Order: sequence, then C-alpha cells, then structure tokens
Amino acid sequence: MSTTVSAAEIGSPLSDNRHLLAWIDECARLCKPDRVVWCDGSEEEKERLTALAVAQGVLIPLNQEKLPGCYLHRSDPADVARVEHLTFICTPTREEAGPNNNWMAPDEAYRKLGQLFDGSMKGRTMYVVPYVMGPLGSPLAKVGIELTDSVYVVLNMRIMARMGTRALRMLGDSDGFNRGLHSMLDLNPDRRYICHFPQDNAIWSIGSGYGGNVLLGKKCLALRIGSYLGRQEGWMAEHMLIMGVEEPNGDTTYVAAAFPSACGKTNFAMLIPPKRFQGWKVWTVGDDICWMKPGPDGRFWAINPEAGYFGVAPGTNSLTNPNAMESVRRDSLFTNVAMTPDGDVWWEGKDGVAPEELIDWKGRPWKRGSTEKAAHPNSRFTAPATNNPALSPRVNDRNGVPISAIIFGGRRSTTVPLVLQAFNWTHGVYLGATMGSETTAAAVGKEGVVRRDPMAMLPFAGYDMGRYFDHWLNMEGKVEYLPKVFLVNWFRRGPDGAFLWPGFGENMRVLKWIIDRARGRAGAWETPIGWVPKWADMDMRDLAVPIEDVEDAQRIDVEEWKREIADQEEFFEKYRSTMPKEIVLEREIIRSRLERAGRKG
Ligand code: OXD
Ligand code: MN
Repeated sequence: MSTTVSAAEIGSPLSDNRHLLAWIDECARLCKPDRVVWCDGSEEEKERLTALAVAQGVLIPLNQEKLPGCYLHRSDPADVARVEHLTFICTPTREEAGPNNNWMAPDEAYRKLGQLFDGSMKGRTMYVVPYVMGPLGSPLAKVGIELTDSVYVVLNMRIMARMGTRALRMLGDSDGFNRGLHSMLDLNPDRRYICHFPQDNAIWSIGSGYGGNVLLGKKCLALRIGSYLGRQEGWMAEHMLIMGVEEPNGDTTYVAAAFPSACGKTNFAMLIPPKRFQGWKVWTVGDDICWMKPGPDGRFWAINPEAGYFGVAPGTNSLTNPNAMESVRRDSLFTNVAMTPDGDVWWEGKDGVAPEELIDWKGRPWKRGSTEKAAHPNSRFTAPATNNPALSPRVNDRNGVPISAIIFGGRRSTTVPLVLQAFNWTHGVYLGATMGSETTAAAVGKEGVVRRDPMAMLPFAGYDMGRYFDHWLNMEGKVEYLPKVFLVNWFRRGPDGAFLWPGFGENMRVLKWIIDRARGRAGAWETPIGWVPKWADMDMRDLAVPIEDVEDAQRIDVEEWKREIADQEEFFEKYRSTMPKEIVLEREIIRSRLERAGRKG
C-alpha cells in the first residue's frame, strides 16, 4: 500500500468481496481521500450524515414542524443541470457509440479523467455507497457501487435506490457490479466529465454535484449502461414511467410511457382520475425509468429500478400533482428551490401567490414582483417512493408487472393528434423513433422548435440509435403478446394559442381508451397515420371543454403530416448507416397513404 492510502482511515469494510475490495483500494490510491467510509443504509447513518451535511452547510434544515426530515441544498450556480456536451460514451470504437453520443476512446478517457481524479479527494471522505437498482432479489435488478466524496450524493442515493448492506448481501462475492466513481473536484465546469465505459460496466463522473450527473444509478447506470447491457442480454432499459390502472372491477392494466423531460411524466405517473371515473385508480410503479424483459409467458415484464422520485419542482402543485405534493411533505431533499421566512419551500407554480419575501435559490433575498425566478427552473425534489399515496402495491415484485400498452408523447402545438394507436409493432417503433417535443421558453434557444427525441432516449441511449431501433424491432420475435403502442399529445393549441385539451387528471379519458384498446374492447377509426378514437369511443361525459376543441385536438391535417414526415426523414439522415430498413419502409408507406389521402381531397 502506498503511504497516502495507509494514511487514509479505512472504515471497517462491510464486505469481504475481493473484487470490490481490490477496486476500492485502487480508487482510494488514485483519489487519496483522508478516510474511506462504508455506507450501511441505516437510520442511524442517515442521521449522522445529515447532521454532518448541516454542519458543513451542504444542507439547510427546513421547518421541521411543517416538513419533518426535509432539507434544502443549494448547488453551485454553474452546476444546475445535466451536461450533455460533457457526457461521453467510451466504447472501443466511435461507431458503437453512434452519432447520438459524444465519444472518447476508453484509454484516453481513463487517462484524462485519471489525472483529474488523482488526489481529488485529499482532505475529504470517500463514501462507499452500495445500491441495488430494482427490487431486491429480482432477476432484473442490478447492483452498483458508487464511490463519492459528496455527502449530498450519499443522502440522495439513499432515497433513489435500495442502498446499503442489503445491496452487499445481494452482491455476495460476485464481480457483477457497476463500478461508479464520482468526485466533485472543484465543481469547475472546465474540469467536468461524465464518462461511461459500457464494456467495463463502469462510470467515472467528475466536477459536478448535480443529480443527473452524480446519482450514478439513475441516468448513467439505469439508462446509458442499462440500454447497452439490455441489448446484449435481451432486455430493454427505457426512459419511461410505469403505471397500473385499476378499474372498478379490480382489474389492473400496466402501461409504460415515454415523454421527453418537461412533458409532465411525473404528473402522468401520479394521475388522479376525475370524479367521473369513480372506482378507477392509477397506481405509480415508477415515474422515470423502466426495465423491461420478455417473460416466459410471452409478455413483457417491467420493473422500476428506482426507489424515489427526483422530480422537477416548478409547476408542481396540488392541482397538477397532488400525490407529488404529498410525497414531498417529509423526509425529502430539495435542491435549488426558494425558502420562505419560516423555513418552508417555494417554487414558481406552487399553490397560491408567491410569498412577499423569499430567499431565492442562490441564497439571496427575493421580493414578490422580482423579474428573476425565486427557484431555479430545474430545481428538484428527491422524495422516497414510499411517501406516494398512490404507490403501486406491486412495486417490490421481483418479476415486475406485465406491460399491456406503451405510450409515446411529446409537447407539440400542432400536427400530432391527442391520441392515436399504431397499426402494429413496427409502426409503433416508428412512432417512438420519430417522436419530438417543442423547445419551451425555459430552455436555451428558439422557442417552439421541434427537437426529435426518439423514445425520449436521445440523451440516454448508451449506443448507436439505429441499432437501438433494431433492438426494439427485434422484440417482435421475442414477445408473443406485444404491448399495443400509442402516441399522445396533451399540448396541441388552437388558433388563439390556447391549449385545446385540459390535460392533467382529464388525461384519464385518453388513458381509458388506451386501456380499452389494449384489452380489445373499444372502437377506432383508421387514418393514414394510425387508429384514432371517435367521440363515442371515448368517455367524455362531464368534460368541461367544447366538443369542437377536442375534435381540433384530434384533427389530422394531411399537409401538416407531409411536412412532418419530411422533417422526420431529415432527422434520420444522421443515422442512415445503421437505420433498420423497416423504419425507412414504414415512413414510405405512411407517406404514400398521406399522398393518396391528399388526392382524395
Ligand atoms: C430527469 C431528466 O431528470 O429526464 O429525469 O432530465
Ligand atoms: Mn428523466
């Protein structure tokens, strides 16, 4: 052992797994922490680390009467979001990573980041965070170990994954764990990299303290490395919520849905059906990630690998998402929200008007009427799933839940109807592959531009997009009872710019049609781009919106669609060398049908 490491105080190892011990030793020699602390996931540990985080100013206690067990964290103002331009897939060849990813050769990445990690934890503690993504003991679950110098990461991982000794028990003496190394270094954006090594099942993240870059189980393992492993091992890692929809007779249908960030995925996953749907209940299995595998019974079985919600706070209120509001009332961490004088939290779009005075997300005094936002637009809550009143009782099922329908959606003010059903699996894959969302004012760049985001996986597929589509298409031979596939759009606008569909709880009406179709008991009408409901096929009783608006939301305009198809074709140009031919053929069939429909006038 080098002198530096023998100077480190190595806390008592909680495992004698020699692969794990050797790797921790190697990382400790590189990062040179003062001490190494193993995390067991206990309550006592949580209290100790929370007190430490408070003493260090990493966490600010909130009003413990109003929000028991809740704390606020203010991140570095230059470290508030995922950094796609600094995120790399380090496969041996650039082709494997594909045009959808930044690529760095593995040896170059290890060398470059190795220099940054060298001594990065001097004076700090290296925490060993063992965790499981997925229900304990599930054949679909994966074990990861994250080494980090951030106590904030430890406390978040504790909520987001099944963390601690139980993960080490599941690992046993196996070498099969994801090796995640994270150091905040100095939070300098010029020294920030998020590198994935799919061949080594390893992640190196340096220079950031923000959730998506540093809670390595989430986007890095569950999506980027997960999608890569899924292709090799015959399963799928998707950016999807999972919900169970229970009907009055007790039957529950499970649905997975992909929406790009900022399209209300968490809200949809926690939907409360409107009064009209008495006896119906939506159960949340997951709000962000879905691991799906063909089961022996010919169906797709899915688990949520996470154990908590890392949700966007702005816009969350008791109308848009009462279950989320309930979930963040205790034992939750808030990042970059504003604080009221009495230690409560606030963000734009929370219930009621803004308090007169706040402390903003940067810790500065803020007054109502200020032109600056009090909470950062990407401010977050980290809440345990067990706080959610609608948490599915099946969430810990080792085999997961059987998926009957897959929904793709995006934010589109024109063109895309409220709901349509794909003709078949290949067409469904085409709908997912071409989905897009309009940029909002919150994002940098021009507003209202359609950004294509296939299956909402553009920033998260850990390999070439064309091959990813191929993997999807391959499921046709592996899953006998394939889920039915749907496209939805809650965001279509009328000529006056107003939304045509009320959204939120009313989305239950669309969901019911989807479930009825998946169960083969509702009508539909064939159009050039898919099956759509007629008014009578959907339950629209007591809907406080004129029928004309719903019809407009559902309208299919042939000319708009011809332009849409041309735009999809242009997007695919980049992936031409690996694009499966079915995707190209599917486009041409849709194009021909549209031309014929156009001629009919
Ligand atoms: C997320 C995201 O944080 O998709 O879930 O950005
Ligand atoms: Mn997400």
